[in-house]
Amino acid sequence: MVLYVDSVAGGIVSTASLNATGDLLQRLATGVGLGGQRAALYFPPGFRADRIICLGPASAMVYAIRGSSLLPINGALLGAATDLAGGTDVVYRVDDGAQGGRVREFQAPLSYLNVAPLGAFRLLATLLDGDVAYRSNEFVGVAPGNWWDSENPGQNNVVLKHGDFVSFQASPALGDLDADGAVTAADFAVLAAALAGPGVTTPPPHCNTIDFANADLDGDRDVDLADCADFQRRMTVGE
Ligand SMILES: [Ca+2]
Ligand SMILES: [Ca+2]
Ligand SMILES: [Ca+2]
Repeated sequence: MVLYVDSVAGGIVSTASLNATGDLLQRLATGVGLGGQRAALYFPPGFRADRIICLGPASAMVYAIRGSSLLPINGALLGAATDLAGGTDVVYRVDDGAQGGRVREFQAPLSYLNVAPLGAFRLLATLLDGDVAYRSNEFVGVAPGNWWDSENPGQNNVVLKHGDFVSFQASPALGDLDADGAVTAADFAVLAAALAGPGVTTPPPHCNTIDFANADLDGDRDVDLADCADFQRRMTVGE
């Protein structure tokens, strides 16, 4: 599966300008097969991709787009304890889930996608065979009404329609009570104004119900010293 991300101005309007075929993940990103076959994907009007997330059978990678080539940012092998850079920024794993359904999970920092704290981005996903550049008609973010609705587009060009993507908005981290993207002393002022003590589940005077609910960091419905201790652990060092 390949996910194309539009997070900042500029970017490519289709995969037709990409040529990398060095490994399976690159072939998934570019839609160019081992024998030079090409399954080109033209993005919806206004969608210009800046980042590509490739989820392969055994590994995953986030790429930045540089001209016609791909610049790897970081990735991970499926099930590995550390990512390819030796850290834990990227996680790629199979989650068997409570019902036993096998689900693949991919985790990476929003900064890898060029998304600022509390920023937004757009995404669309496509499924293809990277060795022979054969595209399936399974997409994420693409509405029905295409000639390939009932058949696989294969190596034919796919031209997406207006709005064929999903929009995401990043939400504040727990403890970021003023929603500015960092947990700092300014957030503690909001927490302090919400302090009402153990077991008190209504806000004190001068604190609204939304701030009160957000200040309950441990989720036990009160705002007390336990929430303060939780806050200290989340505070951004040096700010
Ligand atoms: Ca863009
Ligand atoms: Ca904050
Ligand atoms: Ca609490």
